[in-house]
Amino acid sequence: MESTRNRLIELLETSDKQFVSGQLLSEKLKISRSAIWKHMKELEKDGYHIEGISRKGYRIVKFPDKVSENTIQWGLGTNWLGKNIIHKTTTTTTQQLAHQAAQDNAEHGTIVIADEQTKGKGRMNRQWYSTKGKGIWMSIILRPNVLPIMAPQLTLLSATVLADAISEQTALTPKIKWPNDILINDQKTAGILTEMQAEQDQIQYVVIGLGINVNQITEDFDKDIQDKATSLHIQTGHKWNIKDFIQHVLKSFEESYDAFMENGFPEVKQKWESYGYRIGEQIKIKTLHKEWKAEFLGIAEDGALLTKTDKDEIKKIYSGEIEWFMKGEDDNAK
Ligand code: BTX
Repeated sequence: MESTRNRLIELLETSDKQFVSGQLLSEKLKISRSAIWKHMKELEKDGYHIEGISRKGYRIVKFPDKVSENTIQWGLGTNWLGKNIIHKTTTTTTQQLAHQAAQDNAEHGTIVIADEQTKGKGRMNRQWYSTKGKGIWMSIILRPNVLPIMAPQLTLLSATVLADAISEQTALTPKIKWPNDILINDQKTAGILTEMQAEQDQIQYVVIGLGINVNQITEDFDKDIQDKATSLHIQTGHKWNIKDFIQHVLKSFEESYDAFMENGFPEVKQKWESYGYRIGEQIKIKTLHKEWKAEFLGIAEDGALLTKTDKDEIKKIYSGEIEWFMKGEDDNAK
């Protein structure tokens, strides 16, 4: 059913606004003309404007900007990512739905996406504000054949995909703040939350949650984050088509993931560092019990944060928070 509808849209799309006869559609799809008509009605529900004229056939007059399973899949052009899409208008968090789906054997590349999340999750149980219809709130289920210790590399890969998508679609210059914040002009535009289910030497599945602020205005953000959050709309002065953006992200995610599986981490590392926020500067590293100062060198081959201490020792950091010093502050902060 789903794939028939996709092929139907494909046929209409390749005709480039010319009419395609019901006869031809019914022959190509091997379904009756009344079945075609029913599919057209379903497409209209998804926001397609379809003109049907007897003797001439059908044509698409307007493509939807609405987000739905169909509209994302149509014209997506991926090989494996997003072949299975679960879309909700509202949900608590797409992460939870994705975990459920994965435990119910959802296939590699399944997408869970919502227009709104009422309990959007950040890292360490922080909250992620997910305003209705104004951003991309999406979780990707992956079943990679890599060791669990390599999962952080997928987070870094995801960050490069989002940074690429923003710089390719807009004229903005995104930066990635270690490990996973996408900043524009020092304000957070997107975040990534990676969660996984694994045994010691095998990943069962990974859920990569991507949150991208697209069409919010400042007032859409909660007061406590208005000065540190931003959206593509705020930064560019105009609205963006969310469905197009999702498709772009998925397409480039698939390409980067396939390249990573084929060539390993070096290309991701290089790209990550090309977007890296304030590499070469002094940072403060905080763990539960300790706090110290170091130079931020970039990321290591395994995805860890690479630092140089005051004693010129190179150290890798796997978890913790990092902070940058304000101008002049680092001299007094030892
Ligand atoms: P994080 O822990 O790095 O960021 C969370 C912090 O960011 C919050 O404490 C708050 O200060 C700030 N913040 C909250 N909401 C926003 C926002 N919309 N824009 C900018 N800053 C904000 C980042 O965690 C990981 C975010 C992943 C979100 C996706 S959405 C799809 C999936 N489902 C889900 O529940 N989470 C992921």
